[in-house]
This record gives sequence, structure tokens and C-alpha cells, in this order.
Amino acid sequence: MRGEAPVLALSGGVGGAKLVRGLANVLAEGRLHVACNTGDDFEHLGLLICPDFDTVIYTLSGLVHSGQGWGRADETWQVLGEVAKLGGPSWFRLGDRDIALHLLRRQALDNGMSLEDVATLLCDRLGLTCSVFPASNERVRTLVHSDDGILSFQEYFVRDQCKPKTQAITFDVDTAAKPAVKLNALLTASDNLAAIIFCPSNPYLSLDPILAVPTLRQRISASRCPRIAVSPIIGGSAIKGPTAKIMTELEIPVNPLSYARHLDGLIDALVIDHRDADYVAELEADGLQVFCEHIIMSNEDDKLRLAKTVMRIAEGM
Ligand code: FO1
Repeated sequence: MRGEAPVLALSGGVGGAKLVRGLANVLAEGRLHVACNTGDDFEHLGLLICPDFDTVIYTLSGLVHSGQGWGRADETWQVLGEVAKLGGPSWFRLGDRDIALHLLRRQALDNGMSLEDVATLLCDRLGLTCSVFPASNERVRTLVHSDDGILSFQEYFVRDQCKPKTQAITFDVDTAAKPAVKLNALLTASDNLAAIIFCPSNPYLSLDPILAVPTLRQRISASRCPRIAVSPIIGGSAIKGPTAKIMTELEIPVNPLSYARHLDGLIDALVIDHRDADYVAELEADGLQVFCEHIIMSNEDDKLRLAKTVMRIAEGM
């Protein structure tokens, strides 16, 4: 039965979206469900920005700016230029095409739709054949405690270019927060999932805010389906973004062992890069099944190959 069972992927932005694209091409229509990090979301210029969700759907639909990994290809910047001329904030680069999607999201939310229903609407409009949704409909926001004070994620990441030194990361979670309806349904029958896949996303900034949604950590921990993570760390540095910098500032060794221990009790198998083969024995001693692969996804073939590997691991467990 597992061969046709749903697959749940937990994803942040750029790195996670690459594996999601591979999975979408490997799995039959309708099998893939992607719960996205909402810790990076924020209100800006009256719009609700959901960077990780948007990165995943732009990547799946082929609309993404492939060089950046986020935002739209063939983007233009007329609106942002006019905002700047009028003295408005232009540090967060919202392009004209991207703004169109944000206007629709604003309208749908103002009409009373939930964030995940808006997500379904956008997936439909982009012709996606898998479901992508926020991990929660309620507010979960990442706060970076730094030597410059407490910053929202985008202030830290985009405005301040990850320069402030991280002291701690916390999450501002709505007291009513719960898993999105789709995520709740998948987890209610989680023993029937073909797999839960932790995409190669920053464990502190992208996976933790998903796991901060009340009950999620306990429910994934209790699930008996295969739970597989792909390391976002290779050879002492992060594949992308500030993971290594943050780990160093938090005095955590930058290696797949730290990553695996951070997800203690949540994963059964870990896919690491060949370059980190030295960690296999210690990871196995922690009770994990470990697979050494080529995990950098530089092109479509890489995404496909890694997705096939992950699904082969799931089927063999
Ligand atoms: N990243 C940047 O480095 N600079 C930007 O101006 C920027 C704008 C932006 C607009 C929409 C969107 O969906 C994403 C955007 N990102 C930008 C990426 C985003 O900040 C990060 O990649 C994620 O939040 C991290 O996963």
C-alpha cells in the first residue's frame, strides 16, 4: 500500500524547494504534500509575504528566478522603484510579477479565506498537481535574538544581510496556532504515509518554526512511517544561507551529526553527502540509518536523482 500512499515533505525555501521539485517529478500526481515554513512570513506594504511557500510554488511551476532561487524569472521592478521614489521601504525586493500574486493573496485573505485555502487557490491557478500549504494557518514568526536586538526573520536575513551575531532564535506563536487542516489530516493517518521527508532546509530557521506549531513535534515523533532527512550541511558548511554562521555563533559544530541530533527522535534515516562519510559510524551509533549520496542539487537531474534516492530509501524501510 505504501507504494501509493501520500508523502509529506517539510520544507523551507530555496534548498527545500529543489528537493520538492524532484519529488513532484518522481511521484504520481496527488501523492506529494508539502508543508511550508511560515516563520519567515511578514506583513509588508499591506501585503502578506510568505517567502518559503512562494519559493516552493514558483519552483514547482518553473516560474522561479533560477539564479536567486526565490522570486520570479523575468521580473521587472517598476512598482518598487515608485515606492522608493515616494520614500517607501525598498529594502525588501518585491517585483512586479510577484506583487500580482501578493495582491491576489491579500484579496483572498481579506475576503475571509484561510491561508491554506489561499495556498490551494494559488496551487490551482499555477496548475500544480501536488498540494503545497503553510504548516499552520495561525501566526508563527521567527525572532532572531542578536547583538542588534530582537529582529524579525526578514529584518535579519534581508535588511541586515545576516550580519548581526545570533544569540538565540525563538518563535512568536499564536496561542491558537495548530497544524493546517491538510497537515492535521495527513498526521492523523501518519502511520499510512509512505514517508515524512525533512527537506534540506536550515534546521534552526526553517524546520524549527514548522516544529514549533503546537503538537507537530510530538505527532511526528510518534509516527511509525519512514522519516527521512536530507542534510543541509556538507563538509563543514551549509549548502546555502546562514546555517553555518548561525551554528558557529550558537557554538554548535557545523556537521551532519549536530543536524541529526537537533532532529533527535524525529527521524529514522539521514541522507548525507559523500564528503561527510566520516560521520557515518557516529550517526549509526545514534540509531539512524545513514546513506551517503551526492546531495548538492545544481540541476534538474540532481533533483530527480536525490528524490528517487529518498523514495527508494523510504520503500526499503
Ligand atoms: N531575499 C533577499 O535576499 N532579498 C530580497 O529582497 C528578497 C525579497 C523576496 C521577496 C519575495 C520572496 O518570496 C522572497 C524574497 N527573498 C528575498 C527571499 C527570502 O527572504 C528568503 O529566501 C527566505 O525567506 C529564506 O528562506
